[in-house]
Amino acid sequence: MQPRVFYEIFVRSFADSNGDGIGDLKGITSKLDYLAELGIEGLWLTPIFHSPSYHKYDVKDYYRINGSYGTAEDLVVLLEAAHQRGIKVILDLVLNHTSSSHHWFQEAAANPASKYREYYYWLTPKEIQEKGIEERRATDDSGVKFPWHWPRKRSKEKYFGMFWKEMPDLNLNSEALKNELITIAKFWLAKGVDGFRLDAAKHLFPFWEPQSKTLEFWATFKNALKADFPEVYLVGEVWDAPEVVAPYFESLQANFNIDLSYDLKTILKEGKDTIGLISKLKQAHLQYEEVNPNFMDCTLLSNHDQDRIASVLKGDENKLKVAANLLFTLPGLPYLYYGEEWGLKGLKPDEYIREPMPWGDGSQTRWIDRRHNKSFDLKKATADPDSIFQQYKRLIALRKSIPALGRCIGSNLEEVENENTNLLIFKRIHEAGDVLVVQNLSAKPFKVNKLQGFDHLIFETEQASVLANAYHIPAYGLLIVGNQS
Ligand SMILES: [Ca+2]
Ligand SMILES: [Ca+2]
Repeated sequence: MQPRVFYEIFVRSFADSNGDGIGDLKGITSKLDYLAELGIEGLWLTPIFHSPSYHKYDVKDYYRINGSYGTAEDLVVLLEAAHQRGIKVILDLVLNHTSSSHHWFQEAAANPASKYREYYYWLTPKEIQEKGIEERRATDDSGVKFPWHWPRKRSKEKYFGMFWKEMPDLNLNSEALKNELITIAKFWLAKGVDGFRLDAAKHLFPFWEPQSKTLEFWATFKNALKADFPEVYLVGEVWDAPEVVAPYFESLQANFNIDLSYDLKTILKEGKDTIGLISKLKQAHLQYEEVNPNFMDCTLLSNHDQDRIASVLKGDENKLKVAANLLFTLPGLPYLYYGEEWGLKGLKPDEYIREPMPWGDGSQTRWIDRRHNKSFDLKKATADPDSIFQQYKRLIALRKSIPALGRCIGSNLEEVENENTNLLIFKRIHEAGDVLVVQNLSAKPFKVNKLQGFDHLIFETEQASVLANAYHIPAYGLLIVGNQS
């Protein structure tokens, strides 16, 4: 079954099983009951392959699990235990670049005649200049302006690395490399992995090559995997505006909606919607739909590359609950970032948006000292029925029980005319019954004219209510009403 709620785990920080303070696969297995109880149906693990960095987005060996995270056997145990609980597991697959310590790069750099030379981009300074590609425009996901680097060994040619000198970009013009990457993906799918989150999906071919090459690669990749694993789930990280994301839906059924995460933060901070969020989201859906009617728009409040939502909203519990309300009532396939359900905080630099999950028990990771969640009290954060955590649990259960809310394929979003920017009002359409969602973004209570037929109260917070001719929406309140009982 298609998971309806995903959960992103930054593996190093989540749960430790052997007391070395570093999160690992067995640690995740030990928390599956917790995740199942929360209602999670899919896990995205940040990279687990052998890598020299703490974040592991620079892979040294795609066929080996990083020693501190466990073994391939531990992964198989995790997969089986997750599947028993109805949870799918996807791995983070980084195909844009490798670590500079990967043997492909080591051999390519040491010997221009190596068969691995073509796995990377090599050009002389003169060629780089003639092509006019010495400098790139900084993007939201990489501030690097000068992406050509000298290898350590004396060389006539420089190599290309758009994120970092130690992460050389792979050259997917190489057929041998293309086949190797497909082999790697199949290797892990054969172990029971359900799919992949595709890192830097729009950057595969560099800025001077046509974007169509990247799109073609993903089509080839998907078709090759589907031939052996028809159920494989792929989600692309295309960190850009909807019009740039749209063409990726042709080969990747699911892609993240990073733009929406920024828009949500804006309206939550301001307590009003000056963006026209619903209309903008609907426009994005129409663009996606044109490419693929079965698109999956993967929504989020924050991820391992963004300041945590609780810090963005300065720990305001009312607003954090509204954030959760929106994540679970808007269309799409929601991805929680670990700890969001506890209101964990985090601000960049990156290490501090990826802090240890504060279990406070033997599974506690300790690879860095917590800066933002030092005095976190788990019992206090989860036991109170009014806690953010309990709100997450209620909303996830609700989303799964109401077909109109739980639908995550295609778009069933419909705008409802509304002049009050403090309120977000929209419909989710479904043959089993439509629902109307009214969310108050502000601290002021409001009365809203009733929509004909929508009398059946499905969910309320803060004592919202359905009156004879109006809905009463208290401060930060959410009201969900249906047109069928
Ligand atoms: Ca460990
Ligand atoms: Ca690239």
